[in-house]
Amino acid sequence: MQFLFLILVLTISISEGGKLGRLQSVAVSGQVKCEGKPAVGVRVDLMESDNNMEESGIIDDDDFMSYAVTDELGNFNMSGSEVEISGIEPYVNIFHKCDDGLSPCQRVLRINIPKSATIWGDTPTELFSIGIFELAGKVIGERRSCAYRNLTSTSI
Ligand SMILES: *[C@@H]1O[C@H](CO)[C@@H](O)[C@H](O)[C@H]1NC(C)=O
Ligand SMILES: *[C@@H]1O[C@H](CO)[C@@H](O)[C@H](O)[C@H]1NC(C)=O
Ligand SMILES: [Ca+2]
Ligand SMILES: [Ca+2]
Repeated sequence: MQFLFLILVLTISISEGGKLGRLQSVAVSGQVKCEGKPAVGVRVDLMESDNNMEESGIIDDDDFMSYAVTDELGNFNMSGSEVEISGIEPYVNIFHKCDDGLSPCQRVLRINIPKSATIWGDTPTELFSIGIFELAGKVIGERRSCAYRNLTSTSI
């Protein structure tokens, strides 16, 4: 019994930041467009959802893993990792001003990444593509954010 416990403790080791769990990672790519044209200079954050009851029933803020800024074709790619006991639940937040008029701050489009695209360890073996997204249309329940309002060329 003690031996089993020891194995458990060794397997679920405490990693950087004192977080309990195992390191997992994911790599994502995609392309964003605004009314058919490449959406250039758009900030895309790679996040890890923690808004669930999986870990000791505690709901905390989602973890920021990485970010990218779209190139002249509207393409982005990035990888990120996070320590967690259960599987990580990655998603991207795309902050943009497409079809947003003079409204303050930015629209946020959230796209969930399937768990099947995540891997144990710090080196993703596949680049998961979210495909091509048209940012113009409104998504039901879409949020707004002022976090990066000065950052992107399309945010003016
Ligand atoms: C990923 O993005 C970088 C620029 O940030 C680019 O140079 C590279 O070609 C991209 N790789 C893929 C596989 O899309
Ligand atoms: C954004 O730009 C405005 C106007 O130029 C400035 O007042 C504000 O401090 C900037 N905010 C950030 C977070 O840089
Ligand atoms: Ca987490
Ligand atoms: Ca999580």
